[in-house]
Amino acid sequence: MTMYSHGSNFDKEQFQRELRQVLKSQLAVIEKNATTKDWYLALGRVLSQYTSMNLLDTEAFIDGEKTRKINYLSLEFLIGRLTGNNLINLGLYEKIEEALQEMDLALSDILEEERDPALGNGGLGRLAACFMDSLASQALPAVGYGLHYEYGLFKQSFAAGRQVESPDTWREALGYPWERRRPELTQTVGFWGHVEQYSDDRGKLRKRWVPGLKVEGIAWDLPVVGYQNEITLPLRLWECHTGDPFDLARFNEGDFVGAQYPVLEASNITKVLYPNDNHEQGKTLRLMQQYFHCACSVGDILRRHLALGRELKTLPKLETIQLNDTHPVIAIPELMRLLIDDHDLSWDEAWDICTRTFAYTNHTLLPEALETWSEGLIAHLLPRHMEIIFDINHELMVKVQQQWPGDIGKMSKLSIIQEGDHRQVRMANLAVVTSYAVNGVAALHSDLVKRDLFPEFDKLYPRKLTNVTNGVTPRRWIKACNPALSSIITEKLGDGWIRELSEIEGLKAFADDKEFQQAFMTVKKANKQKLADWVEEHHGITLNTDAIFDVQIKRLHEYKRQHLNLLHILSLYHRLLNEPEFDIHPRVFIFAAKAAPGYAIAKDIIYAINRVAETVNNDQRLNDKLKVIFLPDYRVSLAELIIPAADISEQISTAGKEASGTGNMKLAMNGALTIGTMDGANVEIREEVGDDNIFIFGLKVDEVKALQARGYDSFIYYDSDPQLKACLNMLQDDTFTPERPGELISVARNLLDYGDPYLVLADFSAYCDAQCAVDKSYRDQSSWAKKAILNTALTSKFSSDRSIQDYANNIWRLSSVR
Ligand code: B1H
Repeated sequence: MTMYSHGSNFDKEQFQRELRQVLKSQLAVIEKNATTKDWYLALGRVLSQYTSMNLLDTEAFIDGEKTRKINYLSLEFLIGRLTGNNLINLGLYEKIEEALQEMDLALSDILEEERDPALGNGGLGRLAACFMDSLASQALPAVGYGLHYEYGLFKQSFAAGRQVESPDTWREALGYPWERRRPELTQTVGFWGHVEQYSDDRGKLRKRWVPGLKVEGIAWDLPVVGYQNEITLPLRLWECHTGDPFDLARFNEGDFVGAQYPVLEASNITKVLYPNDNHEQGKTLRLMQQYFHCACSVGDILRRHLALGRELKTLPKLETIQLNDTHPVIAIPELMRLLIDDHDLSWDEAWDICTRTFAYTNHTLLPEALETWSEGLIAHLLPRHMEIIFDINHELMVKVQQQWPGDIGKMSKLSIIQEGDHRQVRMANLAVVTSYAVNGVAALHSDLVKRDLFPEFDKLYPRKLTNVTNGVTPRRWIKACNPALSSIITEKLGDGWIRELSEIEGLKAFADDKEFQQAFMTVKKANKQKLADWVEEHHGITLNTDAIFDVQIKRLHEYKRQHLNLLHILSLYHRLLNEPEFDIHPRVFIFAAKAAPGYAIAKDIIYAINRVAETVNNDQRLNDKLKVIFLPDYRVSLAELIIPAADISEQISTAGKEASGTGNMKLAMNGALTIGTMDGANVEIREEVGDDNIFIFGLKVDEVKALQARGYDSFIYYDSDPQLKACLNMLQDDTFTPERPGELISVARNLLDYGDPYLVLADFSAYCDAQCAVDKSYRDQSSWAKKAILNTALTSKFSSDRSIQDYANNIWRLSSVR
């Protein structure tokens, strides 16, 4: 359509003119005074004019097609920087780079000016972002619906080794150049109030909710640019605005001060992302966020549907709603309410629509992450929704009675309402009962969802529970973040792999080719150097790029076991100092992780790693064999720097705890070898790359269960393994905290006195053995290169294009609009 929609008809002079114009007219900056930040803003604004037009054109085009559309509802979209990625997908990267060069500007410097929009916590949010990229790149009709948080995930820094959080102002003073406000799409959302019965014109008795307060949802669209296909999908993020103060007075006449309170609460709805990963806190404001998100999104889906003159009963045929975990599950009673109360459908008609419209993805089995909301809270905040939930539950209980007559145990286990002193609403049960498909995120995880989490639902609804293994987009996670690797792949295979990753299997033929091995390792070395330079510049630590770069980057969580990694580091330190015969290939251990602000032991683990790093890095006796570095403020852009430089990928969760993992996929694709447990998608990575090209260790799911059933006693390992004992003792004395003995004791206590809930000690010795094998293996560089190449060649299954194909074929029954 326009000259910028595709690389082929790009007009350099016009682009340069526009850039200068925007700088002057919109940013009020004259060229000779422009900073790199100014150029970044100007560039974003120029390019976003074109993506905005593409977005509207795509929308109009899709509206004209009678195909089903997918609505991806997620409280998190961890999109990362957009400028570089959009340039690649627009097919303009090199052209713009050249145009800027002529103006004495370096594109790479400009790209560094963009702050990551961190609108997610970790894997779940990043998955949503990869899925949007794949939907657009495969020309599948879709809208992503999320929240426009004013503050994304907190910024992390360290003060004397301890995590300090500060607010993330991702839009900065001048706004984010890629987003567009869409005031015409504004939705109204209610809270509190009561339910009324009334007779309609025809004398029919009906119900309606009279909210106590109404707020507005303003839409912001971010462009999701498909890979060189002229498709741009909207990522639609809702921002909450509270109305003018007159409404407040009416809300609670007489008590004006009291009336302000709910408004104050409501005005904070989209202020900040809740910083918990795999943990829910049950805060009222969080439920308000969830409902606000769902009401705006469902409202928008219906608006679009009706605006095209379509009938409500065709909704399931033309729209499907994918619920990213239980966080948007309140969308179910919301759609029921709209259909029944506003559109006068019968319960059965509405239920039929809902049960053919919603699908739900489960992302975790951790009990602390399974959402429940107090019945009292829902009844107060959303009284009509609570009634509907009860009605849905009533039907469920009838069905359960038919299947298992007289079985009270089954009823109480499956009920959406958890009985007790304070009744709770189980959001996962509501999701499973309503959805036409429920999926886990890796084969092992989906099996456990069936076997352990919902075995009865699996009986009640045969074939409803399925698997879709996660994936990551090769555009961002190979092409954009690892240009050097991309070049050598493209040299051998052409560039078809960027669109169809299975073509990358062609590299298998070069795994034994000495020349290609050399090229591959040269690329790896250059990426390590790039990371080392950055670390030197930002943190003043020198890294030896001949060392093995051993990487564990993910949220900090006990189940992910960063402290197992730490114990192994301690054992290396101890042995290097105490065993004259002991030697290792130099190793750099790289950590990056944020801990939820209220998660004390996770923060203590960060502190312990930082303290150990300080001591180890300055111990001259080690001859630089060992370095430990914890990089602050882990985020998408930092991952893009670290992943291409990794030799080893640490995926060491307790078996059964990590639903899938996606960092494991990104690292393997970039030629890092996994050291990992039989957990999540590690199992499938092993299947793809083969046992020779991965280091698997530790207890398997059933062994973990059996051990816990027998009664796990971590002291047995402590008492019987002198290596382990020495490591744990170092955490309790003053080895790493001179003059302040015991400062790291909480980590040791967690593993000993508090029972080691994630079996760190049970896996310690197997982990050390696997690490020994890594060390040995790395010494043969040619064989290592072969393994690394095979990891890149054999992990195409983990492209999010494949995941989206699985969803489209097996769940959504969707076809491309191409
Ligand atoms: C995952 C979460 C999660 N699973 C609650 N569950 C949250 C739960 O804000 N909350 O309340 C936020 C996040 N995140 C992750 O999803 C899994 O742990 C990973 O194993 C998986 O790869 C990822 C994507 O499926």
